[in-house]
Amino acid sequence: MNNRIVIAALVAAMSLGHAAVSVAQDCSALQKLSLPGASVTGTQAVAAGALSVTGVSAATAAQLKAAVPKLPAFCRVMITAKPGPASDIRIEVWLPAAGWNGRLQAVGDGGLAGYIPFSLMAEALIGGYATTGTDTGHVGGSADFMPAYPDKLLDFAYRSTHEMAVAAKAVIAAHYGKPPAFSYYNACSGGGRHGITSAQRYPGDFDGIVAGAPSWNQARLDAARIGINLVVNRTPEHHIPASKYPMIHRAVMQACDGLDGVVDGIIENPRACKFDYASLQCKGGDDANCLTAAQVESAKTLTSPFRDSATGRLLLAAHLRPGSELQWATMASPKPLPNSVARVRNFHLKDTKWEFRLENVADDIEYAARLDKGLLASDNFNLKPFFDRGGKLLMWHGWSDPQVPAESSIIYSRNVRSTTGHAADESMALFMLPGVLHCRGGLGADTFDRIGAITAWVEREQKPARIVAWRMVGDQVVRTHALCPFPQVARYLGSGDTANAENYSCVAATAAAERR
Ligand SMILES: [Ca+2]
Repeated sequence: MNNRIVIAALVAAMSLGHAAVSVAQDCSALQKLSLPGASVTGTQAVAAGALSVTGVSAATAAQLKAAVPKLPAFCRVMITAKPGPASDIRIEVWLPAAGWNGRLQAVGDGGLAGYIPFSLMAEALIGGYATTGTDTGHVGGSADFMPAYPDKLLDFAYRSTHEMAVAAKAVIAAHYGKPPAFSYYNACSGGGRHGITSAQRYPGDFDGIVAGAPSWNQARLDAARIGINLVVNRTPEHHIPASKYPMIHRAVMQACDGLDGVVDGIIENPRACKFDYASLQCKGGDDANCLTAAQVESAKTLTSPFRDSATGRLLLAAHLRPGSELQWATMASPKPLPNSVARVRNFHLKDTKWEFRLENVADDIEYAARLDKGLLASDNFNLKPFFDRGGKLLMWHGWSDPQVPAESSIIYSRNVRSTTGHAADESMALFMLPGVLHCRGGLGADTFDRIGAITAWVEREQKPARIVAWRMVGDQVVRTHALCPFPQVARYLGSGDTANAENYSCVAATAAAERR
């Protein structure tokens, strides 16, 4: 046998072998799959366009209604993982019946979680991915379970994402006869925090992580939100009525919208905007077009690092940026964010009646953050183990985020850079989205091909240098924009449609813009 024939025979054998392991098992065979610390509770071969789920929120139901007709046939696997005695982590894994692209895309949810993110799973499945999601270990968007179940706290904090990754990879290997070639995690807000936590605690779980608006310092952020809320409502005079937000926003836009060369209702680089809220102070009595002296103080509190007024001690560095004014109610309405109150009381303090006191705000914040014991803090900046494995972290954050201040992603990435050095330049990128609110919404281009960007980076070493994002109104794209790796900003080239990304290039932000 000459060499050519030997090679041909080998190639034929390899193709046969490949074909043999690529044939998917029956979906129902996965019912018998043995998983460490977890069990398969059900399987379902779902025909194309035939998915039916119950018990989802109205918003998810609406999203699914649009997505379900586009879903290909798939094998639906339901799993319960129990890493601790009280654990009850529901996980689903969806496996395309045909056309699997060889990858796993895990998705996640924010807030208090407690539901499987079916609509995000649907999106991933339509893209050809095997996909997985978890309720993070409890049912319903409530913190009521927290004081009584330390195991479930661990699951909510970080363990459920790891259990999900392990189970999904095992299911994929059993079903397709091979593990995923690449595994990704893609989520926003609390889900973004789960992504960051995964990189910190389980560097082997994912090859690429997309973390949007991650509330990585959740413990301190929750406590500080309550503290800030108390301070900006400390007297009736300090409360800024929501009816004044548009007036403040207009003044900020008048001062700063044009700094980027385009008057479009969006501030490209809010750090360059040095708006003085005192300029809005009423000359005479209070009226709708000005702020009282006390309201000026509150505006400054919302847009400055949060400090102990008595000692100057820094309590929360990240703060709201110009452009966020229309959404100030999130932080400044008469009551603090319910999710933050729930987490602080139920998770950190294990005292459902705890009340922060204005006269003791600084100590209360430190107390709550300390009692978190590092669970929701997610503040390990040493991602070297993740980077050393080839892991890539793509962070993104809306500049007008009223809930998780945009600055917090800048702070996290800066701290990772100072901890890991050059490795961070190779393996981490941050994209700020001008005019975008929390995860989505706002006038800015809020959507981009997140999974496409991370796969190109992980699999083809194409670190994103410029990403085109878009904004939809209904089913129309009304704007595209160039997203630039922070600290670069997009600069209008001077001609052409200002709502078209093609007419922008990424440039270094000026030193003047960075001073503030
Ligand atoms: Ca502008």
